[in-house]
Amino acid sequence: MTHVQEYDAVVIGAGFAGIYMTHLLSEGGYSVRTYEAGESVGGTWYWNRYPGARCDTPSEFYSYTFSEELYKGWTWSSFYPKQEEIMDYLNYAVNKLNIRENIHFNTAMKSADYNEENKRWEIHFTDGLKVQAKYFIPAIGGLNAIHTEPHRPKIKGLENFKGVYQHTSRWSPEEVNLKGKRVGVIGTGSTGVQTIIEAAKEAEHVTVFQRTPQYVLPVKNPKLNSEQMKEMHDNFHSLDRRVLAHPTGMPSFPVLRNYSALENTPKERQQFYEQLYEEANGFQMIFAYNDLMLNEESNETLAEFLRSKIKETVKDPETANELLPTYLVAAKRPIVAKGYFETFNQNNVSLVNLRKTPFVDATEKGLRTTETEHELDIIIFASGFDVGMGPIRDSNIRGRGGVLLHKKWEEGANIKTYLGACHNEFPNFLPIGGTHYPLGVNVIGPTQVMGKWIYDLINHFDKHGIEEIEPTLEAEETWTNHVNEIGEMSFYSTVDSWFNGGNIEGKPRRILGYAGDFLMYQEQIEKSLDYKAFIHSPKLTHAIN
Ligand code: NA7
Repeated sequence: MTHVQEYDAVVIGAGFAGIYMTHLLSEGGYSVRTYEAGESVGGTWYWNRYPGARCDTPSEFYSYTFSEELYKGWTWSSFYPKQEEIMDYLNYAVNKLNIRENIHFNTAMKSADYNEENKRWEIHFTDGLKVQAKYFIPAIGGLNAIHTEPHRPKIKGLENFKGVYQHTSRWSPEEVNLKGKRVGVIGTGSTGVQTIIEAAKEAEHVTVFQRTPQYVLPVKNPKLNSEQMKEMHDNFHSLDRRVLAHPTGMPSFPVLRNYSALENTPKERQQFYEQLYEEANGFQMIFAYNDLMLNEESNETLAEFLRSKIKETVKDPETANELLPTYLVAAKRPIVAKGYFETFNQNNVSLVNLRKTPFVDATEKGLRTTETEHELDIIIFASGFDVGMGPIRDSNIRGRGGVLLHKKWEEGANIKTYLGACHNEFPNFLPIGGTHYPLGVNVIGPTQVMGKWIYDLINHFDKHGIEEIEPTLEAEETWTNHVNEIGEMSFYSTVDSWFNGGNIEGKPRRILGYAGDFLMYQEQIEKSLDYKAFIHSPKLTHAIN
């Protein structure tokens, strides 16, 4: 009989969340093994190696803040880090935390089953490996195209295309060189916009296939000098407090005018928006006034300003017109980039409005729309993700009585979680960083809050000899209803996007993340600390420490 290796905990994925969980558990004395499908740590930043990939959260806050030594031992080169630099950072973190040995690379999860008799998870991998663990902690993220197929528009006859096509989340820089090529980019989200800017620099021609126009917030990306870096390090003592006290976990973007945009005259607003546009400080524009994300009329003042900038920047009025968004600013994930609209003034960039001229099919030479055939050497799918459901569907996670998580979600016509971190009928299954995590918040904040929450939960139940951590059905329903109600009230429900499943044809529309801000989220977490939401919690008699 082959021996099946058993651990206290198995973590899936070695991105920010997986690394943090591995660190907490191994430091806490648990045996923990982490399985990563890639050949390196990095998670999202390992897979998304497309040209121009860069983070739009300032590096000061796109760092772990749980360890002073870790924080102060790293120097970022610029305000917004590039993909390669984040990979270097995460490699540094893994070495510094001494957990590299816990991570098993090139190993993708295939399925996981809960065995009710021995109360262990059995996790299967695509290479045939099988392990057992008491706690099963997927840290695979919501925007994941590794445990599922990347989302691509269904284009008839794609197999006939003689050129190269790749999805940005499976990009392999070694195989694709855009220089001098005719490149088609499908999608104009954060990824598409970054890719288009880079492609426009070296491709012979870039054809942008746009379904929905986007607002793009301007940004400069200054290098960080040693003085600035020292200041960041010196401010470490207040860092956590500042991050936790900010609605998006990014304290460098304060609300600048703590009143409604409508309280200023149009002239005052215009001057203020002009000044902020010139300063080009990324997300800062959506914190110009305190009600831009709350009041449609206020939001429309910023929307109109940003539309006017597109018209001012793009010389060809017809192209400018096609690039104008009509929905509320930041109702879709806001995009931050430098020089996007300017690319449309280059002779080698053209725009196709897929709403007017949709795809007909792919041919040997390129992509055919109802208007014409676009000849291409490379097709780049920057078409996003089947967020939430995609990675779960293909992970085949079976709880009590063999119930499949995604089937349960499909049959119930709803995705249900308790705090995004546990599920009724799935004991000791503690995913981090996926469905029902906060939207519009710097992901590092909730990752650390929930990582610690999961660790404390395990530790606490362990100390009290309670073998199964499982939320009640009622707790799951209450949390899910809360997520849905807030989602419905928020701007995120007003336009199709991955926030609500509307980015994918036929996908049921339901909010996939927590639309309250980071402060509201923390309040909910705080409330959960009596652990009353768990089936076995009545046995707890000790005070929570
Ligand atoms: P996004 O933001 O979901 O963007 C995907 C883009 O692809 C977006 O422009 C979509 O248009 C477009 N898309 C998706 N499906 C189709 C079809 N069927 N036809 C044409 N165009 C399509 O994903 P990203 O990778 O850019 O960004 C993901 C996150 O990474 C981002 O939120 C940041 O957190 C970083 P649509 O707007 O849906 O009409």
